Amino acid sequence: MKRIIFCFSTVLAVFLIIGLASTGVWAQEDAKADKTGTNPINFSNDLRFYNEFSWLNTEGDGQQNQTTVEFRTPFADGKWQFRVRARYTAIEADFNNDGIDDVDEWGFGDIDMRFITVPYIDMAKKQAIATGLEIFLDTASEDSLGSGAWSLGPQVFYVKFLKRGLFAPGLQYKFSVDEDDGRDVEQILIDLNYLLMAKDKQSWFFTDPQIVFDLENDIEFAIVDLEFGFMMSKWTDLKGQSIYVRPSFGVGTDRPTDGSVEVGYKIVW
Ligand SMILES: [Ca+2]
Repeated sequence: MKRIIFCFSTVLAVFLIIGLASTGVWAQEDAKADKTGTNPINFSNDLRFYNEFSWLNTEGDGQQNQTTVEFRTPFADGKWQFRVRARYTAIEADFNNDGIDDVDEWGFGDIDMRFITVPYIDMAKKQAIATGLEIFLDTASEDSLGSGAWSLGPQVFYVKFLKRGLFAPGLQYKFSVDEDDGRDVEQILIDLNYLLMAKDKQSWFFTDPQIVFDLENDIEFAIVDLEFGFMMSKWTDLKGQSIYVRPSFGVGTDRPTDGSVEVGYKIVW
């Protein structure tokens, strides 16, 4: 526990310093009008519900269904944003292809939280840098439904605003500070977020290829997400609400999933 508190305090202190130096409030004209929830540094309030069904890369049949509720809110005069995600997970998996499920469990999954801020933004150059800290809590009700570890994930990403979207490559180092036996976490994650908005800003395409270097298990893989989102105001008078569908596929021999389909609903205010 001492180790957790030490790591946590150090990382938090660094972020507090970055935060104090932070001048970055996303202040473009469009910021308040943008209710798509697609700009990672537009710190709106937002609530999301989504369900993801995944085909696991197990020798026999393996599938997972995960329902997530996610909430984001700005704080400290809009200079920071807090995000929290909680999950309900069900897994059915046959690891050795003998026709018998080795895992057949459902329950609460891990909760994670994130704090992000924007220490640098230059709208003349249409670019910004965001820094954040994710905190992964070992809350799953069953071992198989979570990581079995408390982890921290400091992250930084560069945001380049494009004519109709953005490109935001990100880098995260994720490490466990307290874990069950054999469940240490040490990963480097590279995200290549790219967003393309439709001309009327009522629909979008978003992709987030994520490359994972798992240093603990000495494996690499990638997950590529393809999101198609639509403002509901396009068809109804529901303001600030949107829906999306997000298929994904796994790349590499050690990919955890072959593919998945996620469907989500989001309200931004
Ligand atoms: Ca089996």
